[in-house]
Amino acid sequence: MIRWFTAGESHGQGLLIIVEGIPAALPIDEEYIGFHLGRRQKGYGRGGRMLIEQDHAKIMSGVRHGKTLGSPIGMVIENKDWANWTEAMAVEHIENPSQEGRNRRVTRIRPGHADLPGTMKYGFDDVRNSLERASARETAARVAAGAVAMRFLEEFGIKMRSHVISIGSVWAKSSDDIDWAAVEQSPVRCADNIAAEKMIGEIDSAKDAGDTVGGTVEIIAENVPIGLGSHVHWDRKIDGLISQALMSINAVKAVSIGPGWDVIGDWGSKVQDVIEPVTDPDNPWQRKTNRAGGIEGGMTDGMPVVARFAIKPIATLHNPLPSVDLDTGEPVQAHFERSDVCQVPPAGVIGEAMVALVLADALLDKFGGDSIAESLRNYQGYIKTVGPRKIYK
Ligand code: EPS
Repeated sequence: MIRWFTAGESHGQGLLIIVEGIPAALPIDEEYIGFHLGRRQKGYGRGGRMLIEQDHAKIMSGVRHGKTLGSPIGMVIENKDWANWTEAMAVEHIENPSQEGRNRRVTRIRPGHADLPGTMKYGFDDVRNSLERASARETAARVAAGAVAMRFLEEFGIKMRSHVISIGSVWAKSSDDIDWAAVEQSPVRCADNIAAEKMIGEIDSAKDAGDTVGGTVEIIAENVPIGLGSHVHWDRKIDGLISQALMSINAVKAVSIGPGWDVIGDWGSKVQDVIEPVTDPDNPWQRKTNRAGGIEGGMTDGMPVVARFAIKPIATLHNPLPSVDLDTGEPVQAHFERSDVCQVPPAGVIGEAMVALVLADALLDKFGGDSIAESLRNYQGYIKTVGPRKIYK
């Protein structure tokens, strides 16, 4: 079982991450985690914050001589921007804090962010007390945790991918043969160059209007073994676990497994994925289609696991919406502070991290093991049993 936590405010000193449950002897280093943090920082439509930060997760515990110890992996990502917020975000009590610039109380509620419910729920009189933790800055910590999970999954041949399939009204052409190198090079993480140009245009138009724009991302996990998750109880179904993980990403409003809504109007004969006769017993249960998104009955079915999610346009608008003041309830313009115009490209990297954490947990649930060698032994023993029953007993 993997348990993981993040802590940290957007403009506090940094982000803390603990990942517990990774077996011993997994090779891992800061460079690998930093590579994924760097992928999250890119993307057309990012705001000024990404020019300040060079996210680096320092490993504080759980790793010795390049390999995990089986003990909790602790990491720290410093916020470089903290230097500009030392008074506004000070840990210690400040008598009569200044009300200038960044130190000013935030009272102009942004519709669509955590401002109103967070401030009411926790009894705050400064919206900053909830907006700091609600910021998508926290997703850097998730990517650090997710990178550990990805490294673990790689030992089993599992590879995480993501690409953007829509931004604003522009949709990428669908393809069964995505050029992943092109995705990594694309400023919007989209392999369809023509659509990518148009997506950039949508982001520019939103920016010019002082507005924001959302979109859709697809996450793919390749080479996932058959049988992760379970049909026997609601909270063990892997589609439910993946959906919750993706829905928890800031601004995500919809999740589907595979094409989801796109196939709901079709008849049953068009929606299921026909199982091909087994010609290679070492590679059984192939399908020509994957409309199930690699999950049947709450379990992985051996096809790639595919999940999509829709991320709404960011709530912080340069040209703010009308709102109300926290103190008076009277009309004001919503608060604006530096933000992104479009978060869709980095959301793919964040989604990969979240799905990787779910799959790593499900893999350990099935195969267990306190060392990588033990987990792999259990995995290989199981894989030998999943062919046709008269061949594999
Ligand atoms: C983000 C850091 C934040 C935002 C953004 C994502 O930093 P700052 O508020 O200092 O600009 O840029 O967060 C949001 C879009 C949001 O709505 O909270 C990051 O590290 O990804």
